Amino acid sequence: MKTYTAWLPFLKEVPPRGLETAELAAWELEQGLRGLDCGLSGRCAVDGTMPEEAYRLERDGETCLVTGGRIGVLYGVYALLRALALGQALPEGVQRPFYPARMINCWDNADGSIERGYAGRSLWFEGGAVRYDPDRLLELARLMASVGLNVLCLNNVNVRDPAERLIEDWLPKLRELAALFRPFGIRLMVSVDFAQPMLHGIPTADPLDERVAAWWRERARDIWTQIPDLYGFLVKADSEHRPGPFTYGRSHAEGANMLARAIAPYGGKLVWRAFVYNCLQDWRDQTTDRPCAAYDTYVPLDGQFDANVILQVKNGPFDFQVREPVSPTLLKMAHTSLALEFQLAQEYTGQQIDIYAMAPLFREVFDEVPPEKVQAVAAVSNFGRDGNYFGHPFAAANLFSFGCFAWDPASEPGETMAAWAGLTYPSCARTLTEEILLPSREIYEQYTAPLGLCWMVNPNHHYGPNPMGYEFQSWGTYHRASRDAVGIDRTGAGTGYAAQYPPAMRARYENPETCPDRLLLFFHRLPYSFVMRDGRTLIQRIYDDHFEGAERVEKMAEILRTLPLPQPDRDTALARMEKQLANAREWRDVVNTFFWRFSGVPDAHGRKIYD
Ligand code: GCW
Repeated sequence: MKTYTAWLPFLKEVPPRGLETAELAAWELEQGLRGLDCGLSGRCAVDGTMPEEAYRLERDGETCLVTGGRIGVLYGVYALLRALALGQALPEGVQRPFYPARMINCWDNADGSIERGYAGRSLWFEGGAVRYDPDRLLELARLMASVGLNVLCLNNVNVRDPAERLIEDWLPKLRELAALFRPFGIRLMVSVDFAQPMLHGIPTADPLDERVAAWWRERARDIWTQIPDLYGFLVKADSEHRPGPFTYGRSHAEGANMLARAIAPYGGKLVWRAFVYNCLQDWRDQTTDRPCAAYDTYVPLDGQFDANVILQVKNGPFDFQVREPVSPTLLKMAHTSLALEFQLAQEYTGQQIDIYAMAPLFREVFDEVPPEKVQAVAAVSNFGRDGNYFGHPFAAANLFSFGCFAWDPASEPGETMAAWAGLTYPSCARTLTEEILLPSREIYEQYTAPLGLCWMVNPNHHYGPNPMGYEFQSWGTYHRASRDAVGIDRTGAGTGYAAQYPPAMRARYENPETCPDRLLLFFHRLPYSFVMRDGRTLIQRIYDDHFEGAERVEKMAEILRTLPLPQPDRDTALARMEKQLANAREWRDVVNTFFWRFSGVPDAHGRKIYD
């Protein structure tokens, strides 16, 4: 049965269940070559001497040969089909991933909803139970494996619902799901609640209490007996009202290590999120600066985590805003295994209505964080039960490019986007890549929050403008716009945050003359009259960016209308573009009016700003 093939249009049938990886690779190869109708034949073989995920491609006349390790053979098949579909030369030599763990975190809830999900309901939960359509999961598994993603965490890090006990009552279902994903080289992971033992009559979740540790050991034994290749546990502790070791006066190393020791005998990994900050801050308190929090909490613990703990750090110090500097925690913890976390779900970046291709973001982050500083990568998923999995058909490009960067952090956004567009929409790939996908992030940033301005979104749902939305809230997220100035001083004279960076970066950020424009108001509080490098004043630049951003969306919409996209993608993309246009105009007018009312400085070009 066919559902939605996304970037693999030449794989028309869903593979059968229950194949071994090598059989699956052969099935996909046969089916793919037929779908491509390229007149070539192919063979694939497992070479037990190759690393598990590695592969090599060769061509002998009209025959293509894929040789790979146990999982690599399947990766090789997808790589071959991709190269053939794009008319590219086969990569030479042995190919292997840079990171061993390339993870997707789903924020799916037992009731079928997805926290920050913009592509429909959960593909595996509904009504407080595990329910799924196996064909759709096989197709999702294929999409993930085709770009080398190999770990899938099924449930929300906010493990709110006590019924959501994947590792207890639903273990048989978890086992079934693991079997479904296993041939694709995908290992499952589950989010656990730090206080889970308390649901079982244990009066505490103190990590140093032997009853707690014993409960987890017993659980781990049961789980790994059922699912020997479960990747591990994901934990959000002491964060946004989640329970954690702080309640018992214990450190996060003590908390993480207790869990890590329970699962270590089975090779399990304990992925511990570093998203810890005070979400009950008094806005009048100007000494507490939220971006400092992760570094302050974790850097002193460097070296104290067990070997099977992975500390998962968001790419920026806030929370997936349209623009943030990289998290300094990623640069500073040389004695801890780190995972770099991105958010493919477009919570703050257009909610899969507005177009926002993330490949340029991945490139920028890896330009600042040398790839070898982290040992794994993770991303919050952007897929769900919608017919096309991603809500907006172009949002698929973000899962695709995340896979590419996880495999090879030296990837280039241009090539990655051209590959995605070339596979998905060969008839208009170039225009789509160059005129729409590649500039989409910059355009979104211009009409929403340029210059490092964060948190001007509507509270709670986070779509659309609300410049004062978070100003008097408890989340620690402020820009403090006034009559004369805007931004937060994070230099030594201000909150001191910039000192968390290595000296050269710190120096670059601390000086408004060298701080990149796109981060200017993240690091500095500046008067509207501040003259920027290009000679424009700060206030004029705020106006210009908003006008220009909205204009660029108008142009993008014109181009989109001319593209020969297949249905139903065309209708979906056009309908969403109408919403993006309205959103861009709304942002432009609200933010410009906001700053005009405060500053009283008119636009130098006399464009329409509302009183
Ligand atoms: O961005 C915030 C989101 C929360 C999310 C949290 C996190 C899962 O608004 O919905 O909770 O980040 O990353 O834990």
